[in-house]
Amino acid sequence: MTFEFDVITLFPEMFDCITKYGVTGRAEKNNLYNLHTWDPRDFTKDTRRTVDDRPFGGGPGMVMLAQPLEKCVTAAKIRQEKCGVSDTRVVYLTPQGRTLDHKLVKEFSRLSGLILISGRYEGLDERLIKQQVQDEVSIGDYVLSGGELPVMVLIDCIARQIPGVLGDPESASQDSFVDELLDCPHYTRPESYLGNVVPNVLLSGDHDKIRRWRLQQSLGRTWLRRPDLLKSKIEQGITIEEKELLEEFKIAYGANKNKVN
Ligand code: 6GU
Repeated sequence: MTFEFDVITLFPEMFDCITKYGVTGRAEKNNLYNLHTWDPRDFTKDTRRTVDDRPFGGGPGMVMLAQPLEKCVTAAKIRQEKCGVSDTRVVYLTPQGRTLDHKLVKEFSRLSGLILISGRYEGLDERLIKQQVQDEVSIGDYVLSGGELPVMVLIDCIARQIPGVLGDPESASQDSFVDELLDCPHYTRPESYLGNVVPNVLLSGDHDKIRRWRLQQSLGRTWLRRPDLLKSKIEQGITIEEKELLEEFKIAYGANKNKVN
């Protein structure tokens, strides 16, 4: 079945970025997902097509009106129902939300549709959030000018989880974070580049040795760069092989660090 995305946005054209290019573009063409946009301006009645107003209590910026957004959500729900979507969720992308991670991506990808709201200005009228929104999601601790890029980030992550979207069926399961580890380094031709050679093991043809090297690099990189991730991986339980590979990496790293030249 096709995953149905309904996106509520003042800038529908921005979404060409994902529907026209690369992996997400091909997936849309192949009907692995559908993306429908709703513009709150199309649900206004005044000649100026007003979608925002000044905040009660004063202060800078504008707040998005609840009513045009509510009409968009209603229209999106009806469209999803017509498409046969039985399990959907209304998600508002906001810096105040729960931070997106692989676990949340997996959770969303188990649904058959999503209604995603992109905010602009200072945000949405809180009553719209209370009445219509089920999840609030942020993509990290920094502020963007609007929710369009975060919505596209979320759609891209979810699309990658849909069977058939990635060319190689194993790629999604080998990505960083899937196994709570960072990805290992990758090399391609030439074998020597500016005096730097490809690690010998990758040229050995010994598949089990290569697998062990890659796993060790993943563990080592996660230890060095994302100790928080490694900690949760260890808490979930690591195998004896993983433990040994990590210990070996730590010893080699310590020995190299103390080396003069
Ligand atoms: Cl979801 N929206 C905006 N405007 N800024 C963000 C964000 C979302 N996530 C991180 N920064």
